[in-house]
Amino acid sequence: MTFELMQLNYPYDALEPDIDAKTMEIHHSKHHQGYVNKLNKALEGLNEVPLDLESLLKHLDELPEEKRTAVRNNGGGVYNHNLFFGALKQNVILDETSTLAKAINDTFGSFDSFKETFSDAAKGRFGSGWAWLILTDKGNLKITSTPNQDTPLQMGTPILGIDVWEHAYYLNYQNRRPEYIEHFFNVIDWDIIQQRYENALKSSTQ
Ligand code: MN3
Repeated sequence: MTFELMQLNYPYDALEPDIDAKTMEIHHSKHHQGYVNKLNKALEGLNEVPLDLESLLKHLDELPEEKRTAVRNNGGGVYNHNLFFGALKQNVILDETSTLAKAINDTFGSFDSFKETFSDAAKGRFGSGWAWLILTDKGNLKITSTPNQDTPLQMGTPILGIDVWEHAYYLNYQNRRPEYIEHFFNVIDWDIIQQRYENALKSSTQ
């Protein structure tokens, strides 16, 4: 049983000028692929590994102890990057009448206030990691962040994630992480994010 690299349904230059083609190529074909390879390596020799990455990451304690760190780091890397690369597109606006837009307004007061809090979480993540919008098990939106390749799965269901590892922005933005975060907001595929929110909401209220 092996995991495979998620194929992108857009070319590497599709997010220019906000995220440049070279960064996308290296990020996907080297870094993302690297997590896939190391995850598969870590799972070699194991029987009865769940096919579903989310289950695997939620039940790390069921793996042999010597495998856990490698699966947490590389399985988390694959999972987080699938979420990230799976919701990027130029020129998509969040539909103001959508359930997600309403939930964002109810939770954060306004879209601008949400954007500021999310951006602060991304700027404030020390070192390498991620900032997230998640739906908690109680059905509330929440902004959080995780170090390294840790997922937010213990806290809820991820809806939107930004990669703030330097490999995600350094070629174009160098040390200017805030600028990268600002540009990231131009390439969020809100149609996908809205879908994820709807799906998460259904699971949380079941
Ligand atoms: Mn990355």
